[in-house]
Amino acid sequence: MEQFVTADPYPYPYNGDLQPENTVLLIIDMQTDFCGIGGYVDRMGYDLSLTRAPIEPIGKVLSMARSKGFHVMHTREGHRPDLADLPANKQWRSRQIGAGIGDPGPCGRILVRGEPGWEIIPELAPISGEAIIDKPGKGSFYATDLDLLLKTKGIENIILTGITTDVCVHTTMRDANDRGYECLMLSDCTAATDYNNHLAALQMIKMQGGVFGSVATSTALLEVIATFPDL
Ligand code: C5J
Repeated sequence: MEQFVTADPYPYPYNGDLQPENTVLLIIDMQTDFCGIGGYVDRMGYDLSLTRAPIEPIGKVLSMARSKGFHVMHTREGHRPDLADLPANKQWRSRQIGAGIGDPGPCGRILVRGEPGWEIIPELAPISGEAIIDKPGKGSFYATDLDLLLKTKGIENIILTGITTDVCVHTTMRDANDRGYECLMLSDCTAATDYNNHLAALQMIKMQGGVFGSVATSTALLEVIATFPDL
């Protein structure tokens, strides 16, 4: 049976083929560095209430996705402890704003793998069976095995959540779209460090008939998947 989520600019997915088997809930970079006190975003002086706002709605979607047997994957942005995968310009720019990647901070070395700030926040911690993709960049495909995992599992639909809307989530959505995945951004399950950038990022998706996919609220998604049988 065809299933569509009410979304803008078109009901998702385009072909009505929404099933737990071919769909992943992708939770991007819900790490202390992006939404916790003393982390990277906090050190840059941005408003943490913005990047913390999606925690609760993502939690609801995550819980429903798990109970219905959807694939769930998480990403973490971070670098090797020796910083061998950190481009010099990325480090230089982060230091300009007082949050040098690799430098010590209240949550350990900023955006370094294994440090407390790099961990996914406890509210959204992965459970057994959920893949975690460690990425050195903003996109989730670059220098990772995400595409291989998606293809191997037969996943066609990607539901995007996490932070930040305009950076890691958008980069991932654009790349996923180019690779032929059918993408849905959940507007209340993502956030940016600037609210207007969040709105602009959502608006960009809706151009050209859905140039990168479609946009829905978590409520619209939950209404549909609540009707699916429990595991
Ligand atoms: C950023 C991210 N904004 N997760 N990373 O640097 O969006």
